[in-house]
Amino acid sequence: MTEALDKSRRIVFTGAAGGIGTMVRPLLAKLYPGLVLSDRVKPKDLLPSETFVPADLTKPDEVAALVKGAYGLIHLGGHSVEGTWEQILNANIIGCYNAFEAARQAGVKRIVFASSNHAVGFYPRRRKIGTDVTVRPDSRYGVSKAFGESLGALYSDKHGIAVTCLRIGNVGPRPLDVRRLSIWLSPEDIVQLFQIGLEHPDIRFEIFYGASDNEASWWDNSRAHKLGYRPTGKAEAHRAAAEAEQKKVGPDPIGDLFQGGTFTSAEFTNDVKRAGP
Ligand code: 15L
Repeated sequence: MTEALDKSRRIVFTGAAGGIGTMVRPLLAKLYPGLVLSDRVKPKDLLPSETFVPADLTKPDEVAALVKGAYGLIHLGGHSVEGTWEQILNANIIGCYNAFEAARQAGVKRIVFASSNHAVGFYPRRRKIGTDVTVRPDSRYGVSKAFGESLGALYSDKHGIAVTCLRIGNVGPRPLDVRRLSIWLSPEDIVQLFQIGLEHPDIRFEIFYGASDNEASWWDNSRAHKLGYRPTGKAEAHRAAAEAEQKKVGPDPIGDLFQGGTFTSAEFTNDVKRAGP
């Protein structure tokens, strides 16, 4: 599945203090001794064995210093939910551009970009989609993820960087509710996707869905499987707990129709029959 990457090479991980970063740090540390963690603030539980370099993604100089000498970049940094235009513009549009551009200037060979299911959140739940569908963002946040995917395609085609975009569902120890039974991604499985992005010899530009082996999935992730992805998480094993949690939340007449859930119903002013393809 993989080419022989010298594992001691510098691999930069942005967003290390965030939710996903916190879950995957111990797993990645075992795989990549050259891992350099970054965020605006140091994670509270940073170990002496971990390397941390602070960087504000809106500051090109700081991002350039961070990626200097790096082989790979795993870019999770940014605003991880819906936000104001200013928040999304700074953290996810300008920040993402700064990360890709600094990586290009530094000669980084591979980028794994944390896209999101919210880039395609207005697809109805009754539809199974592949990675070749037109984007249907469900929020300003989703638009910023579609922007990151476009940037990835540009930097791959124009500059030859091997870019992998992960349309991440929801990462956690278990699916939180009924919607997450379709989109859950275990920490171990996201690390497997990072490994493919960093190491598979055939990567040029790829979009994978960041999902475990979920029976209720809405996504065709065959390209990831072709490149060796073998997810071990199974959302169905947690169905009873997820359904119990769902009962506490109650229905969302709009969000329940679409893959993006509450991201679609927030600020919604359309006629529901006109939304989604
Ligand atoms: C995301 O993209 C968010 O980062 C995360 O916080 C969740 O909201 C997730 O999507 C989801 O759709 O559950």
